[in-house]
Amino acid sequence: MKRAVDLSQGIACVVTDLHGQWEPYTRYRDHFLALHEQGEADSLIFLGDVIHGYGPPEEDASLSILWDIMQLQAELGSRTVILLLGNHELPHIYGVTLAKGEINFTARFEHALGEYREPVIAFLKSLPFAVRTAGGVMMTHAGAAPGTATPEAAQRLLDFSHQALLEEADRLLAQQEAEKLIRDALGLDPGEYEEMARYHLAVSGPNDPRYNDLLRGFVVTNLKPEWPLLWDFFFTQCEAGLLPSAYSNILARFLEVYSPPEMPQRVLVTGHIPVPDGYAIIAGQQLRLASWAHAIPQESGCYLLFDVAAPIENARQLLPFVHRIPGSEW
Ligand SMILES: [Mn+2]
Repeated sequence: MKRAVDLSQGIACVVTDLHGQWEPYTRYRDHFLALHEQGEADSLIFLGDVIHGYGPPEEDASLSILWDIMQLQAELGSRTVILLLGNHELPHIYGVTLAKGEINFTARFEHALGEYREPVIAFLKSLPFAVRTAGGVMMTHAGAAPGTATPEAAQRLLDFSHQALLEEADRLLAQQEAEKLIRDALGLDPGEYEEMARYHLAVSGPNDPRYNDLLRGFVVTNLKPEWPLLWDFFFTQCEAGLLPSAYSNILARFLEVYSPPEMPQRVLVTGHIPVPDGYAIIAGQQLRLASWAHAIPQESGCYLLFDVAAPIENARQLLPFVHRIPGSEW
């Protein structure tokens, strides 16, 4: 499966990290639809993490946003509405848990899924990891990392099959007794496992066909080299903890190894990490955008509206195309 969407022409509207916030989602969506109708924008690109709210459950519109994007894509086409996989969508493909402080992100969304589970998880499995453009602007959710900036890593990730990884985990699971593995590897007795599976993955009990999924998620996170690659690609903290020159080199290699032949990618646009004032230039060649949840303050949230065919040499050249969230008085 090809995990990159290549755009050769058109005006792209880029939005990132909405984290279940319905109101900013509709501001961006409706603005794009108005532009699209007037022929002033061709594609709406979300750079991942549309799900998992940081606030109370009743304000978390994760499923509504994801479902709305799915409907919009079905209506307008998969090159007009693009959602890149983010680190908050990824765990649901594998039954892996993700929490921060008091908030158990994955448990909340798994319980919300209900009858939507099958189409939503299938949609998440289908998502691309990157958008590449004729003008040389590439987009990913998180950014560059040493482990993913090699030709071998790029080849694996651009051709990634979640299904193959899940099947490998199933194959390993079939060789052992689940109950023994739960005791030995997870250190849980059957009752504790059942309680965890109910809580984290919304399984109904031991007869649920998904009962072993939590265990399978644990097996997946031990599969090399695939899981560390996914982890580095979707969870990278980019320049944090590195010398600026080191990240600059990693970023240059990253852009090089993910470039298609004849379409060199020179600038990376990402979200994922909080940004004061809604955007920041990292190492000269990366534009970090925060459209709402990660913008400090949120009303300073930004999107990018740019011609994908116009050659861009460095991140600064994108700044004239960065705009505040529609309706912002910031
Ligand atoms: Mn993220």
